Amino acid sequence: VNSRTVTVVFFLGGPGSGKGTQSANLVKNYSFVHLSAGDLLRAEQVREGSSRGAMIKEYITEGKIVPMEVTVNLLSDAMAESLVSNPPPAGSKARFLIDGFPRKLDQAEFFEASVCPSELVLFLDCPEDVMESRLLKRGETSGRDDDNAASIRKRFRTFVETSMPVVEAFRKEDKVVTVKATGSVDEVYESVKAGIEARGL
Ligand code: UP5
Ligand code: MG
Repeated sequence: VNSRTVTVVFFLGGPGSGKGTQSANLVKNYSFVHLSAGDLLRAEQVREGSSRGAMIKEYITEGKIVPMEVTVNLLSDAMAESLVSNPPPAGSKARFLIDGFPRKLDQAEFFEASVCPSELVLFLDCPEDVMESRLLKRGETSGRDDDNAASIRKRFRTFVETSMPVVEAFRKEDKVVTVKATGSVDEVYESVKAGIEARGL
């Protein structure tokens, strides 16, 4: 995996800002392979015989960030697997939309040095009250360990203290496209499309 054969877009935004929802649209229309770090961690958590399962569950419920070796390994394995099972047409690059990662400065540096630098960072900007009501509603049916009021509060705190600095660092590199995430799913998607097309993706 390297930037000659792969284009990486990081998709960031607070808990419940709509990363997963918008990713589904982007996969359909822009031939991205969607990799959600959270989904990969949840799959690893329940994988049979995974000794890391209990550890991952604890981090997720507490809204803390899982040690980056675990997450970067899951992501780079998933990228390598996708390149084998679903190779891009000759002469074109595979496009990965990496959702919910990196959430901490050292993860961003480690991934870009050891796997692949990112081309662009899409950032969904959403106020906490909107995210909170979306997550509490989803929590009625999602079964996610972290869709409850106590975990949501912790996730918000981690996002502000630890993950926003990642967005700010990428902003200094002029890599960030910020999209207001409060409208309807379709309205947000129109802004997402405009944002990435303005960057020639
Ligand atoms: N919804 C979405 N868009 C809407 C809209 N425009 N209008 C109205 N409703 C809208 O959406 C959330 C809910 O809102 C859904 O019900 C949706 O229908 C509705 P979703 O698209 O799921 O938002 P998303 O941003 O993906 O929210 P998610 O809860 O997945 O965000 P998180 O960032 O909190 O979760 P993630 O899975 O990425 O991470 C979970 C945990 O894993 C982290 O807290 C952390 O503990 C761990 N983790 C790491 O340690 N390291 C990593 O690198 C990644 C994760
Ligand atoms: Mg998600």
